[in-house]
Amino acid sequence: MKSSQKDHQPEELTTEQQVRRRTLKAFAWFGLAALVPVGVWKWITGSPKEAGLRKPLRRVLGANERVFESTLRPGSRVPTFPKNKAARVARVNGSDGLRSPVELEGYKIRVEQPSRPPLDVSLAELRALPKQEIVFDLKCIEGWSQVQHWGGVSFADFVTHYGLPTHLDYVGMETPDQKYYVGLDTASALHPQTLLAYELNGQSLTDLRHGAPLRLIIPVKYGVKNLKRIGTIAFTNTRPRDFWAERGYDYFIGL
Ligand SMILES: Nc1nc2c(c(=O)[nH]1)N[C@H]1C(S)=C(S)[C@@H](COP(=O)(O)O)O[C@H]1N2
Ligand SMILES: [Mo]
Repeated sequence: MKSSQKDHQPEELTTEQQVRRRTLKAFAWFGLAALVPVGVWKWITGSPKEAGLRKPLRRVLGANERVFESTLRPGSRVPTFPKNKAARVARVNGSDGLRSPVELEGYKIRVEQPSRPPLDVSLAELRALPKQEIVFDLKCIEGWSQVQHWGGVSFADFVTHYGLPTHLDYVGMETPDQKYYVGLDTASALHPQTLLAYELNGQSLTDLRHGAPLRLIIPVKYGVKNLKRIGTIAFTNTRPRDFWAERGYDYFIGL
């Protein structure tokens, strides 16, 4: 009886022993805590890819995008410059979707929208619409910018003329060979400074490297969205694929 009573008595530890126990405990917690970031890392790297990014990272980027999507205030314009400020020779950058052969004679773009047959529009028809010119600073995500002078039909005028839908969320554009493609929020596409451009520096756009015969000029976006050599334009409610978003860049990539 006496001995069992003794068994239940709390053991007496020396101060030294207590310190050692607490140190061990602290190390055990430290070790466990260190496993958390390892687990998070494995969770991220093991998760499926979504538009070129691991899903959790794409979700964070998506949340950021939603903040910036709405920064385009109605009535806002990017700065413009007098024509003599434009580069005499525009810089060339990017040739994705431009390496396939192209027939400039009788060039037409294809316009697609839900539950309507596709529409083929010739350059002559686009040239017959009112011409707009813009001198603006084209900004490339690679870290350079250049003041350039472009002319063409405003995308909003084109949409009005052909009665194309403005209530859908997106406009997707692709090169004829479908090797370069961009997705645009409709508000940015309809921005008054967005052009379907067929002139560079007051001359007919003939340089294939700049997107002849027709390219997009969308000054509210970085260079990547200014698709050269437009083949198709599609109005849609599902987010169009985007060449650089698939490679991890921001989908909206506005200024
Ligand atoms: N088809 C196509 N369009 C494109 C690209 C491309 O690689 N292919 N590059 C983009 C990029 S990154 C920039 S900065 C601009 C450059 O246009 P520029 O060569 O006429 O100056 O075109 C954009 N449009
Ligand atoms: Mo660019």
